[in-house]
Amino acid sequence: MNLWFTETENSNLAVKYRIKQVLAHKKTKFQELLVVETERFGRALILDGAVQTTIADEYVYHEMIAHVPLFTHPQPQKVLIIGGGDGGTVRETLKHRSVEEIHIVEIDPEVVAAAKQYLPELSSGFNDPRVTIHHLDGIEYIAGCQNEYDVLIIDSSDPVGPAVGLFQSQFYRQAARALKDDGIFVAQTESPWLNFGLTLPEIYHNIKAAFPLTRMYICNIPTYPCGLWSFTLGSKRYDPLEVNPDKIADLGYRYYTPDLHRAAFVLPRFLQDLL
Ligand code: AG3
Repeated sequence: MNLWFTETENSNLAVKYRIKQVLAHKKTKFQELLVVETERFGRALILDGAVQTTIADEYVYHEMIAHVPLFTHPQPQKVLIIGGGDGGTVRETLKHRSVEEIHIVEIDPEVVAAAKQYLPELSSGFNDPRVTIHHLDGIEYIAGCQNEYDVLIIDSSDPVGPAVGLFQSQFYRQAARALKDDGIFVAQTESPWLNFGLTLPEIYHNIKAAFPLTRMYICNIPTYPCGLWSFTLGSKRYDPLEVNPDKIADLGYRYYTPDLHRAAFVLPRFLQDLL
């Protein structure tokens, strides 16, 4: 079979995957949803032509977006995830014993349904009694929150289409208000090599303007374009670099380690210059 899926980044760059079959393909109210079985990376969830996650490498992103902020907070109890409809982030968050309540705000119910049907490795946490899913716009939801959450995770798609507002200053100011006095914010902040809509320095500065402490960290995700991927953490009190590695319990990781918690914040020169 010679069936391929191509993710086109811009007029000069595309990434191509050989696929075994198409499992789902539909237009939802918000976006084009595609689930395919790739030869190299297993099942993949693709939204508006952009690979969101694959079975083979999803743990890199989900462990890094969840455990870095959750171990930076000494006692996270109440967590808000915006986006995250595939379930990977909530699965990792549930590993933390201190967490009592998780709210997921995923605008598109069809993403959750597709994850339940085709990505059980990721979506297993949706049925946990600590989890509540709201199918609402994250921007509207957060406008109604004040002083409520210990950790807020923005697990969004690229800053184009439905997700644009999740990368703007007004949203980050609201996010800071939604957090308690010692709350921690983290967002996936895209590729240092490519721009989708907003540039990485723009996103970083928008976050920096809303939090007393801001730090970027990175990891390598083979199925995101160009591989190198960034996250930006905003904090009201705790510094991720001051976390004692001995306090990082082994909750069963495939990428994250106590050493990596710190090392991920060491940025290459070009990225420091960019910021
Ligand atoms: N969210 C970030 C996906 C960004 C990928 N971009 C791209 N392929 N152009 C992933 C959500 C996983 N829970």
